[in-house]
Amino acid sequence: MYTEIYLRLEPLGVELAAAAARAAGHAVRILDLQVFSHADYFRMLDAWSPDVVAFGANYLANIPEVIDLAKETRRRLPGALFVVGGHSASFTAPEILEHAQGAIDCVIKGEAEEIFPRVLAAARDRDALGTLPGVVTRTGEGPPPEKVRDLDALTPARDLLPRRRKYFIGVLDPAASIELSRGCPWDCSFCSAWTFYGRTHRQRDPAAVGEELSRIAEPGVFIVDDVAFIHEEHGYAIGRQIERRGIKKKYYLETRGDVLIRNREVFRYWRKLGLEYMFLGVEAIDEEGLRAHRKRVNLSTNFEALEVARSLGVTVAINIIADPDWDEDRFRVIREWALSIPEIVNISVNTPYPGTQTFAEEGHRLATRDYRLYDIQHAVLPTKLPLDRFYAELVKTQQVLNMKHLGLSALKDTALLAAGLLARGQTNFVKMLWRFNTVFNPQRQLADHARPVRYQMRLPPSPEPGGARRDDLYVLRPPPRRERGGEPDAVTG
Ligand code: B12
Ligand code: SF4
Repeated sequence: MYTEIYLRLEPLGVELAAAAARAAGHAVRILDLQVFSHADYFRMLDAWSPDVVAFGANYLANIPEVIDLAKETRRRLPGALFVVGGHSASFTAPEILEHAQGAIDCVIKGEAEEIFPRVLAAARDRDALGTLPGVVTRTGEGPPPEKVRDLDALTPARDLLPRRRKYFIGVLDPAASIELSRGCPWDCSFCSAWTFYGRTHRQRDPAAVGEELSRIAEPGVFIVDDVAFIHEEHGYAIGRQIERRGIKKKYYLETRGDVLIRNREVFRYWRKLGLEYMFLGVEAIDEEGLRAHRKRVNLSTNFEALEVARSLGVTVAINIIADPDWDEDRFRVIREWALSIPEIVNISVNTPYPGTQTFAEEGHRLATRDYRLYDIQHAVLPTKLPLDRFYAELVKTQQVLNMKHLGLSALKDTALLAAGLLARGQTNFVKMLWRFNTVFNPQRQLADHARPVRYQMRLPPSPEPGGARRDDLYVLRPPPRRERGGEPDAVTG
C-alpha cells in the first residue's frame, strides 16, 4: 500500500544478483513487478525463454505472488531452473518450496553476490544445488550461508532496469538508491535486519561509493542503509569523495535518534552536500513502548534527536508503531501529539515477521497467517478493538497526518515544486498527492482479511522457556562479539 503512494524504489538487491550473474558470463534481464505487469512478464518470458528464472522476494507480503508466478512459469518453461532469493525468502525457505509444489527448485538464503553464480553454474546438476552454502532445496539444505567478502566487488546492474524514471521518494523524483554500509548492530525485537546480517555492520569503501554515485544519473538518491552514519568518519570520508568529484544530488537517509545526536556534525556536513530528508525510527512516544521494542534508546534521546534534526533544516519523517491493543483513546493521543510537532509522522502496525524475535515469541498468537497481510499496514495479531474499529481509527489517524502534510496549505508550498517536476515530465510525486483516499481506506483493509487464503505461513516452533534462542533467528551467523562492527553494546553498557 505504501509503495502505491509515497515512494517506489529500485530493487538494489535484485540488481546486485543480476550483476553477479552477468559477471559470470550470463545474459541477464530484470523485470521489476513494481513497475511492470504480469502480462509484461509473461510476454518477456514467451519471447525470450530463459534457462533460469530468479525471483527476488524481500517482502513477505509478495510471497503468494511469487509462488503463483513460479507455478505458471513452470507450466510454460518446464525445463528452466527456478530460484527465489531475498530477505523474506531467507526466513521462509522450506515453506516457500512446500507451497510451490515443485515449481521452485531452490531458495537462496542470504546475500546473492557470491552464491548466485555458483547456483547458476550448478543449473544442469540439480542434485548438487543442495550442497551449496545457504541453498535450500526440497530434499535438504547445504551448509550455512556465507557473508560476501568484498561489498565493493560488484556495482548494481542499474543499466538493466528499464523505466528508471518510475523510481521516486516524495519530491525526490526521480531517485536512484545506493548502499553505503550493510547491516545493523542493534537488535530491536520487531526487526529482522539484524538477524539477516548476523548483527554485523560492514562499511563500503568510500572511493567505490564516490565512483558509483558519480555514475548515477538521477538527481535524487535514497540511501538504503538501515542506520546511516553509525561511524561518523565513514560519513565524512564518503562526503569528501562527493566534494572532490563535484557530485550534486539531493539525498534521503534513515537513522536512529541516538546516532544523530552523537554524530550530529556529520549530518550537518551532509546537509551542505544535499541531504534533504531524514527518516527517524522513533517507534513509540512512551518509555514502556520503547522498552517493549527493545530500541535501546530512551524517550528524551528521541525528542532531543528531533531538535537536532530541526536545527539541521532537513525535512524529517518519523515512524510510530501502532500496537494491536491500542484503543480509541490511544489513537487520539497519538493524533494530538503528531499534530503538535512539525515532522511528518508515519504509523505502521506492529507485525511479527519471521526472523524477528517477536515472531518467535508471539507467533502462536497470530490472528492470520495470510502472507499478503504482512505489510505493516494490516493487523495480524488480535486487536483489542473490533477489527473494523481498529482500522477506522488507524486510517483516520493516517488521514489526519497525511492532510497535515499534503493538505491545502502544504500544497501551496509544494505547488512550485510540483510544477517544476511536471515540466521535466516527472509525474510520480504529483500523482501521489491525490491517491491517499483510494489506497488507504478501512473497508479495503477489512476486505483484505476476507480473501480466501491459499498459502498459510508456517508457525514458529513453541518458544522455549525464557524466550526465543537467538541462534535460531539468524540467516548469517554473527561473528564473535569482539569482531562486530557496531557499538550498541558500548552504548548500552
Ligand atoms: C530500502 C528498503 C526499502 C525500500 C525498498 C527498495 C526496493 N524496491 O527494494 C522501500 C523504502 C521502498 C521499502 C519499503 C518497504 N519496506 Co523495506 N527495507 C529496505 C531496507 C532498509 C534495505 C533493503 C535494501 O535495499 N538493501 C540493500 C540490498 C543490496 O540488500 P537486499 O535487498 O536485502 O538484497 C540482498 C539479499 O536480500 C539478496 N537478494 C535480494 N534479492 C535477491 C534476488 C535473488 C534472485 C537472489 C538470489 C538474492 C537476492 O542478495 C542481495 C545482495 O546481497 C530493508 C532492511 C534491510 N536491511 O534489508 C527494509 C525491509 C526489507 N523493509 C521492510 C518493510 C516492512 C517494508 C515495507 C512493508 C514498509 C512499509 N512502510 O510499508 C515497505 C514494503 C515495500 C514493498 N515493495 O512492498 C522489512 C521487511 C519485512 C518483511 N519481512 O517483509 C525490512 C527487512 C525492514 C525491517 N527492519 O524489518 N523498503
Ligand atoms: S536499529 Fe533499526 S535496523 Fe537496527 S535492529 Fe533496530 S529497527 Fe532494525
